[in-house]
Amino acid sequence: ASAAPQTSAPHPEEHGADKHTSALSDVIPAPTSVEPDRGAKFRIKWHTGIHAPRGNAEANRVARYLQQRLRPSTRYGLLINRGTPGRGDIVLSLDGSEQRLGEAGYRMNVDKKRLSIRATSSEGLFNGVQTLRQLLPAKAESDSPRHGPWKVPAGEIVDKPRFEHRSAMLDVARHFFDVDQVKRYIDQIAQYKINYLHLHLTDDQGWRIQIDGWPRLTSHGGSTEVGGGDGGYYTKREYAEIVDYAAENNVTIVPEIDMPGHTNAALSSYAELNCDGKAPPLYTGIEVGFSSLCVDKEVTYRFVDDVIRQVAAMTPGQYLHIGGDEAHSTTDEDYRKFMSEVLPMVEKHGKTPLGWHEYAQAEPSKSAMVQYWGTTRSNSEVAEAADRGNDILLSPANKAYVDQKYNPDTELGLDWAGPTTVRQAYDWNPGDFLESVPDSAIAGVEAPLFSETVTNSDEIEFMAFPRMPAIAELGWSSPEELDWSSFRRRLAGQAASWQEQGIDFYRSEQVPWP
Ligand code: TNX
Repeated sequence: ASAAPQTSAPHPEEHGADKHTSALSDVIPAPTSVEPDRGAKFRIKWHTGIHAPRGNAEANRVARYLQQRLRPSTRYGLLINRGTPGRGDIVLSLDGSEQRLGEAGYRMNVDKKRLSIRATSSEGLFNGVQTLRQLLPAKAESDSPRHGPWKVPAGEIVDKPRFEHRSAMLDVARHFFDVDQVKRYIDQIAQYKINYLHLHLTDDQGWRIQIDGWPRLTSHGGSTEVGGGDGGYYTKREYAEIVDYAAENNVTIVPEIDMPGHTNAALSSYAELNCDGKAPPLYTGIEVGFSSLCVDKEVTYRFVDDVIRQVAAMTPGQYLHIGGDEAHSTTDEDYRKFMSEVLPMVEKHGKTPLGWHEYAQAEPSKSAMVQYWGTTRSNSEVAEAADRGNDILLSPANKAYVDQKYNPDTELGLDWAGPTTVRQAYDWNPGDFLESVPDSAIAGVEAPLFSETVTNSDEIEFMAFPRMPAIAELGWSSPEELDWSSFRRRLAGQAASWQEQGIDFYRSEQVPWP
């Protein structure tokens, strides 16, 4: 519940040294260019308005988003105006002549009189607003009233992403996370300009999305999780709520239905999906590779087509992830046969296939995206896929998997690809990581969070902070800006904001926390 906005009179403010205000360059991901100015800072005051372009619904949504973000802590009204921008306003504007910023870039100019964010689209405005949030004192992130001053350092930032695809993944199958927990993670990734959330919706331990005509997938297949807890699933309505919330945060949901392996929950729900016609029991352990859909049965494809059709219909985004990893109980021949049936289904239902890199052996059409999760810097099947024209999404497990322990003593986390320190997560360049895969074939990066050991939001945050922001920077910032000593300092600068937001982060000794 936010306090009533104050629009009519100033209230007392803290005075004295504002040593907690940040420098213009204290931003994650590092912006493309930052030019601080010696001039006086901009200051949000009780009369500050947010100016948004008339007649553009999406830009006005970004203005409202900024207003909602800052009202609880500042208690200012931050009224939206569409006439002539006033002195002291925050001005959001769309400027078609700023083509070199692309869709996602923005230009921010800050001086005493005005803070302006210009972009070619509302996406760029949204990204500029995330930068603004980081430049304000951390207490601006509080959900209860705080005292200013609310200053932003003067100067200019021109910023645009290196890669279009900047993703996080949350495994809601091993442990189920409800709608509010997913929304909370969306809030967290959006601050770092991550624009995709890949939801790992199905696995051996649970089926988490309602599919009409196959009710046991959720009533039975969704009824447990790793360790034997209650599990859960999203109704179509709840899933739509996640998709909509993500969209408000410039995040596109990429649903994953993992096939043909990682399917015990489905096989346990419907006996006819098994080659021997017998339903196995539900599974609550953490082994992988023991389940497979029955490649030779006709019902398998009726099932898969139903699922893909319905999931595609729930997905405004372009991509539908079909898993394809660790199918150790499917022969190579069956695997290729399965994929050759299923890949066209994804396209038939209007989506672009995305899959873990094993599916490259099935030679998906060149529009498909291939997600690399290996730990080595060379993989011939991925290199060949890139050669054929497939875009490659990078989430090398020893760098980008935020489910790995930070060090051997970390209680949470797996360690098959780790342990992975913050520095290890940060110290690589996606453009030259994979041998024989050129920078131009890289769509972007992802930070996957598999949830065998992770059971609630605190634990999600402990694993993701600060490694998720590290991967976010690799996805956004240009290679010249990637610098560990700068990054660790900027990470330290985020701690106060995380505390305001109640984010439970890992206090890595590699970072000079305040
Ligand atoms: C490998 S990565 C898996 C998942 C596990 C994960 C744990 C991938 C495509 N498959 O099934 O949850 O390791 O780190």
